[in-house]
Amino acid sequence: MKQLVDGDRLWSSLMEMGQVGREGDGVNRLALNDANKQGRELFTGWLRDEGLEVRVDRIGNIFGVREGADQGEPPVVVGSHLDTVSEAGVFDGALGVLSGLEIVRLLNQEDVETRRGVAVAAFTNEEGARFQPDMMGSMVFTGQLDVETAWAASDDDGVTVKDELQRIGYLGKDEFNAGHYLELHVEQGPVLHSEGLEVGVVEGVQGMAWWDGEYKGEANHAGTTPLHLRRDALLAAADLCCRLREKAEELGHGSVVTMGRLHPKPDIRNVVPGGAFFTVDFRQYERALYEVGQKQVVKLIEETSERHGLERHLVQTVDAKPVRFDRGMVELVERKTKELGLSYKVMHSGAGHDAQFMSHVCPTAMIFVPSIGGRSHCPEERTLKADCVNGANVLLRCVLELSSGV
Ligand code: HGY
Ligand code: MN
Ligand code: MN
Repeated sequence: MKQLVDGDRLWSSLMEMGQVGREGDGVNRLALNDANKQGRELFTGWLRDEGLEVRVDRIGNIFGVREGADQGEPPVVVGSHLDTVSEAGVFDGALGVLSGLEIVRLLNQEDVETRRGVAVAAFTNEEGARFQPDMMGSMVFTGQLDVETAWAASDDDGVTVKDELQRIGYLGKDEFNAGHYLELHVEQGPVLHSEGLEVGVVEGVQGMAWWDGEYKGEANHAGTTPLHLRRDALLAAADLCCRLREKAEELGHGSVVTMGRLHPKPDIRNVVPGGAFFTVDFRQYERALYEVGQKQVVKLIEETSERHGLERHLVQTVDAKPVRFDRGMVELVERKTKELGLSYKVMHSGAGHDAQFMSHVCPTAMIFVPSIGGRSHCPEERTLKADCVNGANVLLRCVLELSSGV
């Protein structure tokens, strides 16, 4: 059997999917919106064109299954996600799903029967940009989140996940299990591109903690309220944002903290903000420092509200622990990368991925390819076709070995 994917076919599918949800220079396929539905329909159509059975589970995860000779063993699963942030590029998630599709296309083209089945997965709401938590589909699939809680999650307009799954026709009932999981993904960071390397052999994913917070002060007139009488919630949240950055620098070891959302209330130019909604995202790879860092972030949020004499409301929405992937799987990726003569480094992931949760239920690993300039979660996200093809070839060879294809 050919041990190389059809790069043109992969690229063409990636570019076609990249047109779904196109808004100006970016892509908007927020979880379960109309464009995400369109992307799901395009993907499931391609799966059916390949004669695959399409299964959809209770949280809308899609699995395209190519049976193997031995149906007793759970399949080798390759996949990622098709949902995006609101102004995305075309590679985040889609590369992993469509490389899995390309592998199935090649197996069919070469008429190869694998001993174990091969399945292509697209997990629901990996991004968490519309509904909390992120990696929702893989969390439910791996039992880390019960489906009722996931179904009840709602967006800024109060629309729930279950409403949307029903509306777009992806509230499924199918059961599924995975024997091994592999995910190809763009690095989304600066390492590979800046070091001129072709592949990242990913040995783990850093921990990710998310909070939704609100500071409550007192709305008042912007002209008549003297400074010493103000209880300005936005000022406190802005103070917190600066102190969180200092905290991340103090924690060190690659710690990062982001206040990605900050909304004053009532958000009127001549009213002292009485309320401020904000989000906090903390990441750290080392387990002990991840736990310590979470506690220190919460303490800082509390101290800052007291410093400004404000009430607060805080809820943690994500606590994805740092994971290290199965050694055997990491070695498999490294061996296949070497076999292809590609330059690489063993590294961990700064971004969260479905693999972070899949690693709790089956041997899992990831493959990275360079993001130009390290950009991602923005329209400027770009990865060269040759790099996408390199990654897909590493993925193909791992799948052939795991499924005992030839
Ligand atoms: O936030 C993340 O790292 C992932 O893209 N959801
Ligand atoms: Mn992703
Ligand atoms: Mn992403």
